[in-house]
Amino acid sequence: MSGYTTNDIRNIALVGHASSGKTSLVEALLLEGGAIAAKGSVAKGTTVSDYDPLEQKHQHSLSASLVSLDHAGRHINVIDTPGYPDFVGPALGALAAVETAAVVINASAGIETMTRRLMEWAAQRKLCRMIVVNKIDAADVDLEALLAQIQESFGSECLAINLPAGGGTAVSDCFFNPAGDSDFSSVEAAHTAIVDQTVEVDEQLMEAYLEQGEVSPEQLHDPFGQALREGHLVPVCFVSAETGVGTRELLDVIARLMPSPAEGNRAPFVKRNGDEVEPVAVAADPDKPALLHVFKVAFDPFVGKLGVFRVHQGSLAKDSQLFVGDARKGVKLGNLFALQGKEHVDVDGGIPGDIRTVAKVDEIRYDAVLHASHEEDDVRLESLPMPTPMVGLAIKPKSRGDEQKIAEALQKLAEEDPCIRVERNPAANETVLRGLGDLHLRIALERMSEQYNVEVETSTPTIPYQETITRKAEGHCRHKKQTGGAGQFGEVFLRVEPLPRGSGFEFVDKIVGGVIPSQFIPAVEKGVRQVLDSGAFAGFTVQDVRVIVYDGKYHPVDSKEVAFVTAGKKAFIDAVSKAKPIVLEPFVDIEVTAPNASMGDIAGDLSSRRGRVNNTDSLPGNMVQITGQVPLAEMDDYQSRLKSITGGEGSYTMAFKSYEPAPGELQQKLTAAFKHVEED
Ligand SMILES: Nc1nc2c(ncn2[C@@H]2O[C@H](COP(=O)(O)OP(=O)(O)OP(=O)(O)O)[C@@H](O)[C@H]2O)c(=O)[nH]1
Ligand SMILES: [Mg+2]
Repeated sequence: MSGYTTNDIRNIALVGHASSGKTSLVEALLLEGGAIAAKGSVAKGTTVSDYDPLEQKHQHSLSASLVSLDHAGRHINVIDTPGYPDFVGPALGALAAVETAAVVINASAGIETMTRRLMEWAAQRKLCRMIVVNKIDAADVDLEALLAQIQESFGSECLAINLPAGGGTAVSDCFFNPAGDSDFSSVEAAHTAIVDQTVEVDEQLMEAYLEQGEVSPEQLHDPFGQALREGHLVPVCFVSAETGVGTRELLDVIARLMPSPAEGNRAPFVKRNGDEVEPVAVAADPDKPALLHVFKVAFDPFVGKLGVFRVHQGSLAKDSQLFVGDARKGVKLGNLFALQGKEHVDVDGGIPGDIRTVAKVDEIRYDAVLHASHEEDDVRLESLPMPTPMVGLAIKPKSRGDEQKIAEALQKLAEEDPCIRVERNPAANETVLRGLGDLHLRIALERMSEQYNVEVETSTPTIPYQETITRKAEGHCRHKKQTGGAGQFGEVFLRVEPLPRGSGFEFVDKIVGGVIPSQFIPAVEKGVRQVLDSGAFAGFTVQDVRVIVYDGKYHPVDSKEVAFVTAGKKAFIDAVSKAKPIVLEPFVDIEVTAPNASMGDIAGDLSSRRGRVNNTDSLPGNMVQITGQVPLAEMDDYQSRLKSITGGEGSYTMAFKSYEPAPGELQQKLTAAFKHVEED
């Protein structure tokens, strides 16, 4: 559809638990909208949105994928997202690009873990939400009970906007033209429930309704939109992606009732003003300066780096010059296109609400804001808190000389998925790939091998313990060396102070009267920083310390940089040793999904790993979800242990929680082995 305006656009993310049928539903919607002539299937690897060879191999979506279709005069952009918890990063990223989250529920499985999480995340993002109950054709479904369960779990504002009829072979509209039969409840009752809920947001309309007993669909339009935006109404639709039942009705609801980019809640752009973070007003106005947000980065084997972004404000033309974040130099957005799965469709520009892609702009990063003027330099989109990946593998090349290729492949993986991280652990000389779960890492390794053609060896990474101090102390070093000719001389007095957890490192220069000349201060800092990386007493990075250099001495001939580096380093080690140093160990939040029967064993096993269980939640299908905290150091063999406890039916993810002091015995073990490397 060309010549559409912002008011005609609908942006929808399909989110929900794995295998609820999102990718299949995209096919059904594309067929209904006339964008494809025949439906592809996940099993055959022929869908538009799962085009990545690894998605086809695993029959699960692994990244967010975009399609558009036209229906009832609307241009609808649909983002298909992965449902596996390991791939939640791309799903959360997609929420930043839409007004509406359609949470898809598998009618056979009922409400699942990711259903709950995504309902919650979409609400946090202040998106309009709708629930799509899919697979209504399946043999074993009780849709009436499921609707009741949805209302019980997510509130009475979840109301059926259509109802299954003819034993799941049709759906009856309960909103626009409420007439017809239904398999349970009644079309009239469902209609009344929606009208009742809608008029609650508009007092005048409520009065008119109470007096006259009815209101017209036109009168309902605005309050309906308001109820959606306020989360006061969550429409529930019934579909079968398999048979196509309910797909036209679903498109009708999206086209006629869900908000356009001009009507939906605004994406929460913010800007720093001194110490405050202030909201930035963004309007879906084509005449204002352009403001775009990158919600996906991908590396196309043929085209190279792709940046996929949503236009939030202003217009875009081919070759527009924009700034990325706070960069001073602009970038040119050369060829712009719209994505239809893997197809690139050339377009001339974009208007507010459009989702566009640009190739080969290296400066573009996930979550970057692109803008037209330097006034918007530090504008960013308030992000949903992403889980921090903690399941790790140390990576080494299989063949020598592959280091560079591997580093590039790892960087691409990390750029594509906000929940993949690559860390250098200098103390252990390791490169560590981190993800949210074993599946996440396994697929990352498959991608390295199959897409980037590099083979790696993996091993269990060293635990990233940290060192810190618990009280103030002073340190001193007088470094003096006389070797034949010119000597070395530098003397440093410094103080260390503990900082709050997570604040890192501060270096303060309090030298007065030039007792250490200012050109040597960076050398002192350099010495201190060497210890920060390699450890002061146990061989781990030192964190949350302020270092104040306050006195010293120099020698006009013998003082040189190297002398002050050594003096800074030794004075710092001296100070740390007197500051009651401790080792901190990382704790992770863990979430285990397993059969009910294994619950006791799992909890027992976690506590034997010095862990604690916070919560257990029962899930459909006799499954249970256990959440808690454990020290990362105890989790090495967890995958295989869980497999044996649950007979292969358990799965888990973990994300960083906090650093906590390691218990005494572990402290001793970790510090006993450590020796400083003397290099002078
Ligand atoms: N009976 C029936 N099966 C369906 C329906 N929709 C999808 N399926 C099947 O359910 C399985 C999972 O479908 P997908 O479309 O891959 O599910 P998904 O939500 O995209 O899964 P992830 O990408 O892992 O999040 C496939 O085998 C589909 O054929 C439906 O309406 N009815
Ligand atoms: Mg999928």
